[in-house]
Amino acid sequence: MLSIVQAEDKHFETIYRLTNDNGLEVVVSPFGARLLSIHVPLEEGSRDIVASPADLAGQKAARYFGATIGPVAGRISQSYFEIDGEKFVTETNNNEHTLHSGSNGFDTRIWLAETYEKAGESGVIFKFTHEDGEDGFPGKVEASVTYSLDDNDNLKITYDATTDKPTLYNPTNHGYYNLTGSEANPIDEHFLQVNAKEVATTNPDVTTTGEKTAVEGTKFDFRTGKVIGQTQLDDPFILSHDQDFDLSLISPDEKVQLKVTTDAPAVVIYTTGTHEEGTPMKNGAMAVRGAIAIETQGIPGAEKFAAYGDITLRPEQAFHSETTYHIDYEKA
Ligand code: G6D
Repeated sequence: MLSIVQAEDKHFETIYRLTNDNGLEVVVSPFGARLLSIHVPLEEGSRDIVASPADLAGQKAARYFGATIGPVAGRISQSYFEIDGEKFVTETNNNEHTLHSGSNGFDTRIWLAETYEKAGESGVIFKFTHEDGEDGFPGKVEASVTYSLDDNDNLKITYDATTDKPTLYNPTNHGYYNLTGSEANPIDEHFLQVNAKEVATTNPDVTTTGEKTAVEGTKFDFRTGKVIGQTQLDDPFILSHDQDFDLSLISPDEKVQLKVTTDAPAVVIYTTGTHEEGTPMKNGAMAVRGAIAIETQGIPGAEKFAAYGDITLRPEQAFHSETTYHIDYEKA
């Protein structure tokens, strides 16, 4: 079932609520093609597991929360890339690099919305045209991001894009989660499993080096799952894709599990820190470690290092990627 409601903050923005037959509800916004909430219908009441500022003003003040990031997520080191021998320069907004496509990234744009409903599923298709040369990226890119919710408690985000010139395309959803339902609670007692044997090696400034590091014996070894504890993460996990899911996050009370399955090569996992501390959120001020961002995508740095794959999109190709978030929970 799909309902279209005026934004609670009485702004021009219209937001979209998708509700399935189990009462699971997903709320999305055209501002940044953004995931605002996942309301999980527990016996004790509804629990919103998405960490996000309370309103549009908050989402503008604190970027990225739940938003679509693009055309290129992550860092483009030294703010340049080359395609077929031609050099392109993008905005420097993080040390000497471009983070999340600069200050006018996809998360800052208003996307056009189309809704649909069919048996057992409803969804919203967000569309946006990134013009040739915008923010330093070549090609007129017709991008879409589709959020769909089905009656088996699967939220699927589907990314599609075409371009009229060779360009880079590596989008993600920058969703932050706290399965306790409040960003005021640290995520330390969440149980995380990531099916990845390697991470992309990073420099101190979080750009990648072109190398890969085995997780064996390191803080990155979440292959069998463990409590996050005080582990700080801001790293691309290179997914093995050898199990029926790629990542699992379980709430401390074990009433909610988020299982992520993607066709993307990697997932960047980012645990919040002092940078986000105190940010006004839906359920109270953000604690120091109040949320974990799960960002499925191509490996950051692929525009520089062939070992990380290829994020070039050419006119003769069509970009397509799907990430499914399955929510398991104690049914009322
Ligand atoms: C920091 O390095 C991290 C990024 O990965 C994250 O996306 C951002 O904060 C919100 O720059």
